[in-house]
Amino acid sequence: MRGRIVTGARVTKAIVVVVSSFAPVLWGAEASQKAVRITHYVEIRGFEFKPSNLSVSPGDSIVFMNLDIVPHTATAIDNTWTTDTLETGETQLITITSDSTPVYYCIFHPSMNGSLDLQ
Ligand SMILES: [Cu+2]
Repeated sequence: MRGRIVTGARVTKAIVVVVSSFAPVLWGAEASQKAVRITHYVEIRGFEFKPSNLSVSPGDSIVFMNLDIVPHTATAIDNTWTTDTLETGETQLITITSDSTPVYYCIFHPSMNGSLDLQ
């Protein structure tokens, strides 16, 4: 009898694993029914964000790439979102939401500004 109980437990575990492995597929299907998400790229070069203005939609992502020899950040003016400190050659992806603050700067160089046009 005990042997049968152990077998039953194994079957239950197997079912749990199968369900969890399907979950990402279901999320992917849900996401594909919504608007297409775009990944934008902003270079940080010569103490400027390039492009300094970007049209984005909620759900889009921005990859910030620091191509300068000094560290920079891309940080919302109200600090509601930020990259980490990006050293030379580092990148970081930020995902935009409908309430993302559209104006950003670099905390080390406040004269560096960028903006987003939220569509
Ligand atoms: Cu900077």
